Amino acid sequence: MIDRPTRRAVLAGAACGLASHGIAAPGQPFGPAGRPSWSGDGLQAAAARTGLTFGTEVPGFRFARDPAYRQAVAREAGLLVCGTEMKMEVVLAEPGRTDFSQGDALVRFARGNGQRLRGHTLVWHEALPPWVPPLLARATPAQAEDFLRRWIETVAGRYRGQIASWDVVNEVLAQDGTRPDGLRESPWLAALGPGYVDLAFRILHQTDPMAAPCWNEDAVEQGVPWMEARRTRVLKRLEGMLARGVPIRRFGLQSHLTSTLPIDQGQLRRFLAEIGGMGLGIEITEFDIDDRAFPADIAVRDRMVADFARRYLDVAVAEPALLNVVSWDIYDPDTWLNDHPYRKRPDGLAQRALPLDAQFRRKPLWHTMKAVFSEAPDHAARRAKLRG
Ligand code: 9MR
Repeated sequence: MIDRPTRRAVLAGAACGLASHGIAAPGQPFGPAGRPSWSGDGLQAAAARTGLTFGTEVPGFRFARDPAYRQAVAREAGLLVCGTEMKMEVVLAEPGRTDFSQGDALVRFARGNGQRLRGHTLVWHEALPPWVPPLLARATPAQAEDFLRRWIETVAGRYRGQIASWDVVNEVLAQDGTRPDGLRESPWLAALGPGYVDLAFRILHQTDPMAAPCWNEDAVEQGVPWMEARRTRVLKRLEGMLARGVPIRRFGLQSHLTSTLPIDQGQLRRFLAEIGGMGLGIEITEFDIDDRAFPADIAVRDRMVADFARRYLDVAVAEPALLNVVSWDIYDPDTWLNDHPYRKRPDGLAQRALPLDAQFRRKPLWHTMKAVFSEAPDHAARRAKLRG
């Protein structure tokens, strides 16, 4: 019979694995910063006019195998973010080993192309390798804190100086707010208590003081009462974090917009203004449009997607604290919406959620985003200050 490892041994082993890969010196393995790769007629060039940055999520499998895809993200984007390659599920897939190969590849590419990077994501209730939830469940609070610290030091330490903003926590709010503090049940909450959110921000700030620490949240964008209630909870928690001296600098609205719900421009404008008024930067971090409610016809659907996006983006770009607009991939065939049980279109057609089509052609959504960026009020000075 094989002895079960003790809790202490498992934690020590995991921690050793983390520690043995150490903290890379800033800039070391990633090469010199290159000249900007984006074209003068692309989305980033239009966004940059008012101090905004346009970026995209990049899935590692597509990036690795498709040169046309790499050209498209080099041409259109001034910022890149890994879809999964900096998450614990990839970096710590097995205990005692770290895998940075895919994250490193994207960092090298972005650096060579003069693009910024976001880091996504340090603390999430999903994307944990299967060995971690049981480990957290067995850990004492002190052991769980040690594990969290070593994890953040390992991944954020490796990319120290390379990442403009890190999603320190992701989707921490419960859908309905049953707990008074509004937090969702998660392995982190169970192991560390509600202080885990503040703690993660402090650790990231100590590890990479150059990266802006960001709270990334979903379902806070649209005009329905339950999302308005979540917006209220976000504002309350942000005020509390600032009062406690937590080193948060940005709030991220994922912006997975759905055509099944309305957009209330007034509510959105007020929400963004409140966050900006606290001195925080704002990012749109995972923009796409779930087109389920729109008809099958492609020309009609593309138009409706573009018009829907415009109602949202017009308000967002008018807010001086908005810094980045990042789409969750740029190229329709790879959208996560086609894989999600509740997001799939009932007619079985593929979603047309993103700016480029399967041939990398610019769609009506692309043209609308370009127009929104081109017509946006110029908040370049305020944005430069917030980037710090
Ligand atoms: O798009 C991502 C998908 O490829 C991953 O398998 C999944 C789990 O790591 O995460 C997806 O991205 C999610 C993001 O990290 C957080 N917000 C929701 C995104 C879509 O599910």
